[in-house]
Amino acid sequence: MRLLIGCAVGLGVFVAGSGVGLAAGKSGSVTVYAGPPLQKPPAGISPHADALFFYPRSVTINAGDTVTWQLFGFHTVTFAGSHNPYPFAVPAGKQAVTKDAASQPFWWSGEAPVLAISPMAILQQGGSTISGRADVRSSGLMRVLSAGPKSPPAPYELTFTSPGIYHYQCAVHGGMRGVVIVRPAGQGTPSVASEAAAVQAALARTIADLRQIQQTKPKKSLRVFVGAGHVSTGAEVTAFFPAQLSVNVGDTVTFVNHDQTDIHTVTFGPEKLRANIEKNFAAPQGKRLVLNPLGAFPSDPPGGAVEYNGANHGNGYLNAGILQPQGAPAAAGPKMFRVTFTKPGTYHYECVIHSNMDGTIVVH
Ligand SMILES: [Cu+2]
Repeated sequence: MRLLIGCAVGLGVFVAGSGVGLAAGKSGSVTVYAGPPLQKPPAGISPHADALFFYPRSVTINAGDTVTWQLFGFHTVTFAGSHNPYPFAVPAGKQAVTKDAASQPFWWSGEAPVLAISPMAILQQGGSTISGRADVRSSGLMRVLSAGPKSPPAPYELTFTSPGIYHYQCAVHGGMRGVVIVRPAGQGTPSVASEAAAVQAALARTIADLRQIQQTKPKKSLRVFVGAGHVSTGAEVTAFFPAQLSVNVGDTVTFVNHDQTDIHTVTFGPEKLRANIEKNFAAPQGKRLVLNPLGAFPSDPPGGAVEYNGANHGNGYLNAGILQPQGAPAAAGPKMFRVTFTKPGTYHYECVIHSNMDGTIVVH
């Protein structure tokens, strides 16, 4: 089985970064925000809200001008050149032999590839100028990974030397895209004031959309939406809808990734185990950053519904593995996970990618 990851590891929720305001840029330069430039969710918006969006999505400059990106979230600014898709998780050797709490090897043990985050996603690619669409340029995730509460990510700057239309994306979130339109030097471009107005207008659209999305409710019974969001505004709520569901013994619950651009998991098991998987979802191993197979892979061979009695794998561990967003190609991997509950009880689960994305199934 081949697992492709197109749109991975989001660290949800509005970033409490530095207090970067929407300052007017100097002439010949324009600022774009990767993620919402907000300190906290606006009134009435879920703390699980995020936005996978470049504000504004499109900017127009003259050749010779510089674009500065401020990073508000787990994002990159990536001009992919001919890379399609741009590499994110790449195979890097085989999984070590790994046994569950019942001393049985997992189905992927010793067999499935180790998934390492590609150096092209982690490290900055290229210098500070770009002169054509074939040029590969990327801010790199290291800029975000090495930032702390008191040291926000260094802004990413690129000077565009030649006219053209330059599309870019986030290497982590495949649906998060932007464009830089470069006109010949001397031609008029929108003023800094109108760029700032475009940012505010896009933010307002995101927030209005979040108000709708946080009310999400599956129409079918025995169904849980795993996250919800729209690519058009970047709005995303990293929560389960509903967060608590009561079912009867023998019922099969279908968990569906309802997000357009972000991945999630559905992971059952002891709280300590889940917390540990979340903490080490992407963890350094030697010089590489690898995805934890207990989080990234399904706990059981992919196929039909999995039966759950609260004691699976010796300790109650059960995992969907990465569920791909609705916007991902079918080849990227599964978008849903089905569980048949066979024993009464209260079962807690979570997404091990997004903090505080928790759910409960009560089985009567
Ligand atoms: Cu999630």
